[in-house]
Amino acid sequence: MSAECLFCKIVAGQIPATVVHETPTTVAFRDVNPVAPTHVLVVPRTHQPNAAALAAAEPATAADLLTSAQAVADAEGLSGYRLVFNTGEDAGQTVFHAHLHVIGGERLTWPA
Ligand code: D5M
Repeated sequence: MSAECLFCKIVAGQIPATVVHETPTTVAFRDVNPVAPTHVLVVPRTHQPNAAALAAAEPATAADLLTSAQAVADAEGLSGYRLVFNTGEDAGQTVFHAHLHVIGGERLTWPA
């Protein structure tokens, strides 16, 4: 755990969040600022600053994020969904604990 990390605090139960799915390696909770009817963040329990760092250090946990995302989509009844890893400030990453956005619940356009 990183003492100053918001998502580490959510994983530890020190900050409230609406948790929708948990596994031994991941926690999924609703994004406080949703961009679609379903907007869930899947995070590793361990602290890594972004998805690339997670994949390098803990590839099995990186894969678990995808499995958890599918579980969230199934639980939410999504017929389709988008997965996003914002990686780095230039991509809009604001929380530097790896997290996978699961976005759906409406017809999504592309490019966004
Ligand atoms: O995404 C970071 C996301 O984290 C952004 O969509 C808002 C969300 N967020 C920030 N604080 C909270 C809390 N406390 N609960 C739930 N969701 C939160 P990024 O890819 O870094 O831009």
